Amino acid sequence: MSNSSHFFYSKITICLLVFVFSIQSIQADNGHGLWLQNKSTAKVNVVCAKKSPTLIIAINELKNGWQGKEGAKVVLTIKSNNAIKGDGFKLLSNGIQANTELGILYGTYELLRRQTTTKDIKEAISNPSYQHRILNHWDNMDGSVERGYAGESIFWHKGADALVVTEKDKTLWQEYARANASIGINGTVVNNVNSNPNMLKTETLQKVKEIANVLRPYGVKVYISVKFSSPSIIGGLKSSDPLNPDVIKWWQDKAKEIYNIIPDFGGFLVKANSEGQAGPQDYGRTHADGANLLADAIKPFGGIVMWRAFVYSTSNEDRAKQAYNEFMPLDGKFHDNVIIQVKNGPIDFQPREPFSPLFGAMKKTSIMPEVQITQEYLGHSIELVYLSTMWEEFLKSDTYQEGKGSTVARCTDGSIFSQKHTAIAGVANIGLDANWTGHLFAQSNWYAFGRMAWNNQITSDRIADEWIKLTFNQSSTGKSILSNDWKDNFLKPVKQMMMDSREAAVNYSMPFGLHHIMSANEHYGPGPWWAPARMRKDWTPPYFHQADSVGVGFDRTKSGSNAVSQYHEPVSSLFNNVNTCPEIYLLWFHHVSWEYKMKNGRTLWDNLCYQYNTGLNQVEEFQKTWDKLQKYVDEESYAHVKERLERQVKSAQLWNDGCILYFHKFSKKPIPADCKQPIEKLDDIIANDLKRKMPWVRG
Ligand code: GCV
Repeated sequence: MSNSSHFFYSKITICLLVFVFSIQSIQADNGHGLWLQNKSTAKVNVVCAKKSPTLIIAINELKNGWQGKEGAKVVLTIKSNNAIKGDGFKLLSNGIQANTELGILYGTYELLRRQTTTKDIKEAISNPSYQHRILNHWDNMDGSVERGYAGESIFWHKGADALVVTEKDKTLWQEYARANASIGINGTVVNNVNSNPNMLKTETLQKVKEIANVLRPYGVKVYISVKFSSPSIIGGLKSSDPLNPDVIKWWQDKAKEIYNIIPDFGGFLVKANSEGQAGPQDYGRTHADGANLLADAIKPFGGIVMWRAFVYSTSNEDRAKQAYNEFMPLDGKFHDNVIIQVKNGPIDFQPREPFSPLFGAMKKTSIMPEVQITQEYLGHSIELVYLSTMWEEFLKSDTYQEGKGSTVARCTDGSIFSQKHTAIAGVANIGLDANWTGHLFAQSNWYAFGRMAWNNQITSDRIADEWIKLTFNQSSTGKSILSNDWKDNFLKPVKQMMMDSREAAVNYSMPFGLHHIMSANEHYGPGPWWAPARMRKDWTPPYFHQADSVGVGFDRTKSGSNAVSQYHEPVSSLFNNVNTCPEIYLLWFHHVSWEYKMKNGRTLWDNLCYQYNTGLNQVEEFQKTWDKLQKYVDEESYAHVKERLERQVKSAQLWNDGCILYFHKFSKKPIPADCKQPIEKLDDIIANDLKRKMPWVRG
């Protein structure tokens, strides 16, 4: 090669490198770096007696993200300490101590997080609230994601490539594992609860093994959702009856095969006899028979079964009561490696639900909460809704099951009941979008889930504070996050917007507990009118809102469906009495007259109108807030959030107009004069309802 051509190639190489680096910095701006963009500002000397893949990650994280004193020495010590539980850790003045390697890794992330966010690095022990902290992906094997608003699956490809694993996949899974480990998430269910039986085929398990191999050093175990009827569908058996010896053997063999392929496999998640999924009841058996069958098969290998309590049938029974009715009689009948996974509320991830009465009521069974990170009923990844405040409200709800202070958190984390396993699950909002979650601010919900799963007493305020500092600290504007200007004019308003955002969504989409009235069109926008003749009633909004000329709301009092009786006293009486029922749940539990005088002296009708308006006004305020923040964020993030807030205002306006005009047909009362009057006509809104293109659909 001549000198000149050598020079030419070097130039190309340099250009390529510049190109690659510039792509990386564009990526950082498009949100791919999540809350993990910290770059070290000083050298650190990390001392660790042992080496392992997990410890090497910890050491490298410290070296790459160190923000402390130049040349500091950090000692990583694995030494048993009774005060440290499971994969917990102790931050020391000169290092991290833990019982396990993962404890060291979690301590590493905590130390780095504190360096950026609080600078307050005291000696402290941090133990996880739950043993299993799990993301549930509703990802299908064809690459689509049920209720996913951030692109296709990060695990499964389309069509013939479904099981292919590329280097690009592995890089992405590694980034995913790192993000999870940084917030303490230690498990992932890689496929939809509406499961494909092919998940249990050997070739699919081989792919799951590849995923597990990448996630393992970060402490993230892999689980799969299984179809209960797999023995008959892919095993060639005549039945999937849980008491049939051939079926029992089939699951035992399958478990052996799985653990041969993936020795540290986490276990199964099961949706059975729910929304058309097969289950033990198809054979006259109970949920306990079904769950125990699978639990026994994986018990020798240390696996767990997460059996979902999200069940309801086409009976006349109030849908909100059905899970409790089916599961309470089975308390104590589940084997000890079964955990019943219960959605936070008794219906289905609505913007606000009272807690499910199963929490604290099933005293002899391990129970785990399931929350939804993906925003199915909260505006998809189009709307800025910080969900942490909703989960905090839920975890702090007092069930009174074992006296005052029996919060959902304490009823599920082993503080009150000696559960063999404790766990919490969140339905993931992650997809192939460059920024992972569709909306930049939806990253905060992934972050918040992990932080709350680790510490179920942490406040949403603190999580928001951390997330903002970690996410925006590498802003291309170069503004120091320590400056008063940044704190007063960026951190404060952004945090306020996040903290208010869930209540705003409740105001414009389900004021006073008026639930499940969303559009049938992908559950986005209003649809209180939707009731096709042959549709099962409990899938239609009128079943839930019960609006008539007298009033609105679902009567779940003792003289109604009596759902209140499923709660422990004094909660039961509190909800039952219209005068003591918290107004946030008023129409969840009561059918209330349009003229009913609420605590502020106004009628229910007037309050409803004002509440829809308030939600709309709040989102308009968010827009104004964001408009003032341009100088603090990179261009791409600024434009991205601005554009989504514009859509959110339109959505809030549609909720406002659609609901006020629709309920007006029943109340026949004037819309208060000082209320914003609807812009659109009800007939047009209804006519366009099912035609509206979903905002997250690309192209
Ligand atoms: C995965 C709701 C959702 C479904 C979901 C189901 C569940 O009904 O709309 O998409 O199915 O909950 O949690 O199983």
